[in-house]
Amino acid sequence: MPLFHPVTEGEITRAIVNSFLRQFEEYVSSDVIIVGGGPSGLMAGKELGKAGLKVIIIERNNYLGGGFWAGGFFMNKFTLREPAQEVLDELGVPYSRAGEGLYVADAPHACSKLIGAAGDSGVKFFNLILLEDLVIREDKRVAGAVINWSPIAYLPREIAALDPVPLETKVIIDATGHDASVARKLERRGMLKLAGEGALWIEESEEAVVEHTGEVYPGLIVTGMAVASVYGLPRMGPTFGGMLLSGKRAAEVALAVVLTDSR
Ligand code: 48F
Repeated sequence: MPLFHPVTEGEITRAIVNSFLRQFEEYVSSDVIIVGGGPSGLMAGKELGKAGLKVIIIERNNYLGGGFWAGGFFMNKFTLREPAQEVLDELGVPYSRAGEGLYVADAPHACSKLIGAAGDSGVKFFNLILLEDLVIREDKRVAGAVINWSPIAYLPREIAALDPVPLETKVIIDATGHDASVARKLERRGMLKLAGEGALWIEESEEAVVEHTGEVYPGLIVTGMAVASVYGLPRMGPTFGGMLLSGKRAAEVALAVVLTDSR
């Protein structure tokens, strides 16, 4: 008696292809597309999934987590300032006190728990997918994402002429970190002006990023370090409370937009 049930190779391939295509077709229209699977995007996704919305996270890398895996200086440790440790309590991630109102935790542990929580909330992940452009209709509102397989971007130009496909959505969240890749699509067309990220200043940055998290253009919300790039706010280095609370704030704003959306 074999340990595993017998199946053919064809059945394996069919299971993968059918499952992917069914999911892809279902998510051609969604409530929210989050671009970027770093801490702010994952946090926003987890909250929106919990609220019952149909949410996708698009990530150009083959892994989720962005800058959250390695913590500071590749030491797998990151810091949080009060009250952001409450997110770790929620996720069940252990941490220790490193000073007055300052906590330190293991980045891989926190990152994997956050990815798991986003998945548990119903968020669907599309890895190795690059946001190439935006859908903007006559009402001058962001209405979708134009996506392509991200390895295409690394192919020589002469063989990389592959048309992308559009996805429809009610709101896009730019969680692409320092690049602010989504907001830059609007800047390229003169529809938004980005101030560019400021130099590092921890005291100032985290609060400012959370405060400025919101809709920068109809249908486009910015979160995480993309907020700093849009508004010219200081960067913060390996302290992640600002990212997590900004993701939470982005989810609240997105929820309000989706609930008042009449389309
Ligand atoms: O960079 P990232 O972790 O952004 P974040 O959530 O957090 C920033 C912190 O990690 C750290 C910091 C905090 O103290 O300063 O840097 O703001 O994650 C951004 C993710 O977006 C993906 C990218 O691969 C990364 O995983 N991304 C960027 N551009 C695109 C994209 C794009 N055009 N399409 C798809 N994914």
